[in-house]
This record gives sequence, C-alpha cells and structure tokens, in this order.
Amino acid sequence: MKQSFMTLQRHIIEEERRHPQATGELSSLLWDLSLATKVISLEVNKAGLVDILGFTGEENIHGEEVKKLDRFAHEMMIRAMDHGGHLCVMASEEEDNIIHIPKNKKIGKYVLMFDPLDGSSNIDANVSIGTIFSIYKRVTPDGKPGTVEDCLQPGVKQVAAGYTIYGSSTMLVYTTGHGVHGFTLDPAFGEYLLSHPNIQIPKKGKIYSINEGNYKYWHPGLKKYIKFLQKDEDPEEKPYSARYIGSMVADLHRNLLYGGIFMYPADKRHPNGKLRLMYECNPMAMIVESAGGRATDGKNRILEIQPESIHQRVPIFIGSEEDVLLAEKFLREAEVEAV
Ligand code: AHM
Ligand code: MG
Repeated sequence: MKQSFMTLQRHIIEEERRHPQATGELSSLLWDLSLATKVISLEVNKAGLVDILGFTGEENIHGEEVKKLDRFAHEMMIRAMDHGGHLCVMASEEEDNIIHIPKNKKIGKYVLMFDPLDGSSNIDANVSIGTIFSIYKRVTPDGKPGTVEDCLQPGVKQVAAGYTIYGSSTMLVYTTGHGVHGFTLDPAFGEYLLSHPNIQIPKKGKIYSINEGNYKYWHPGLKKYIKFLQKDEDPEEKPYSARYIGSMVADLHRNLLYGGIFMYPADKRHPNGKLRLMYECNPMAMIVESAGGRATDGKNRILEIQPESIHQRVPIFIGSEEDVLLAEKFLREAEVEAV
C-alpha cells in the first residue's frame, strides 16, 4: 500500500499543536530554516558545475581555511532567518561574534545557533556534508536585542534541533523533543517529505566512527576500548566495522539509522576535542537522545554542560546507548588504573 504524503510543513504544524500554549512561532521559524537549507542544497548540488569551489583565502576564527560554499551557506542562513520576526540573536560557527537582528526588523523570542556547512573539507571530493541547527528560547527580556547570555545556554534548554544532510539525496532530520523525524527532499517539486518517521537508534550497534589516525595521541582507555571493539584478543568474535567519513553529519546520520558510536575525543593534541559544543555537539546530542541514544564527553552528559563561550569545543562520545556506556567504562577504568 502506498504511504500518504506528509510534508515537513504539515508535520511541523502538527507537532506544534501538541503544545496547547504554542503560538505557531516555532513552526514558522523551522519553516524558514527549511527554506534556507533548500537553497544551500541546490548550491551544494551545483558545486561541481559552477566556479564556486576553492579557497577564499580567508581563515575562520578557528584558523581553518574557509571555502566559498561555507560562506554562501552562512550568509544564506542569515538572509533567510534575520527578518522573520522570530529570532532575537544568532550565532554561527563561521562568525566570531554573535549575529544581531537588523535594527529595523522585529525582534523575537528565539535564539538560533548553526553550523552552516559542516564537514566542508569534504566538498571538493563530493562527499556528504550538512547544516546543523539548534534553537533556544531567549533568557533576556523580550523586545530587546538578544545577547551572548541568550546563546550560552546548556543543551537541555534546546526547544528544537536538527540537521540537513546533502548526500545521495538531501534529508532534513529534526526534533522538538518528541521523537526524531527524517524528511527527504523531492528535487522535482522542492518539498521535504516524511520518509523516516520516529527514528530510533538501536540500543547497540556494530559500527565505530573515529579518526583512528590520531591513535598515538589517545587516552589509554580509548586505545583499549577500540582494541576491544576490534576483538583483537578474541579470534571467535566478529569485530565492529570502522566507518569514518570525516563529516560529522554524515557519520552520525548513518549511525543513527544503523546503530553504533561516533567519537571525537580529547587527545594530546586536542585537549578539548575538536567539535563545537553549541553548533555540533548539543544539537546532535538532542537528536540522538530523542532517538533513544546517549551523548557524553566521556563522563558528563553533553546536554548538561554549561557553555562558557559560543565557540567552545568539547570531546564527544555519541550514539547507541550501550556502546557509549561501554566507552565511558573503559575511560573510567583506565583512569582508576593510572592512579
Ligand atoms: P568543520 O565544522 O570545520 O567542517 O569541522 C568539523 C568536522 C566534522 O564534521 C568531522 O566530524 C570532523 O571535523 C573531522 O575531523 P578530523 O578531520 O580531525 O577527523
Ligand atoms: Mg562543523
């Protein structure tokens, strides 16, 4: 039997109806966001055809080279979001300071944090990349411009989070805390259609994702954990599969569907890991937890970390609950042994 159509717009409205006090503002905000991602998707798909690839020669505030498409995605998000009347402030991985709403525009009650194009070092190789977003309610008084205080909220305060993956098809995955839902963009008529309702991550997976090239810099507990997954000492047992794209969105999207663990740990070279709490870890943690998984920094729940700065990095262990719990156990035991 053919499934009936559920567009993203209808889904968002139906989700908001669950909250009797809802005003419809969050729905409009998510709708504006989805529009921005459609434009970015179009541009990403054209990347090989138009002269858009290559470095701009600039560095972003993390000292990394910024490619033109990153800049395009960053500007598109702002252009799509700064005049809807729903936001009081934004912050982007690509911009040093918080982004204010233009003076002549209505100031709303929500805060948007985003990574406009995650995994952008993969663009030239036609590998999947994505946009990640996170939405909070403001904590400063209504009607005034938002401040950095509005941005520095722990992930548990997110009211919605999601990502778009520009892969073999474009998909948007989001949650408002009641289940995780995936929509596939129909390129013919430009609508996101519900394709993955109520995604649940398996409690235990068979995949681990980590940049294993950093092995020599790792914590001894992590080394042991990975060896355990490889079943080095047990010839009878089947090892886990290693899958690492180097695009968090793509690596996590796969693990969300198939189960497994994704890690970007602290190591000797990256004392706080690499990934950003506000733009990458919190939104992904909300998604994965809402799908029944777990996300920690090896000890603490990601969503409960009190951020100190908008570009802060944290180590992350995220995915199937049992896999993340086991990784934490290995780290803990190695620390006890070291004392
Ligand atoms: P970006 O936001 O500058 O694209 O960097 C984040 C990306 C993640 O998508 C990915 O998981 C990680 O960097 C890969 O890092 P590494 O190359 O060190 O393994
Ligand atoms: Mg990123």
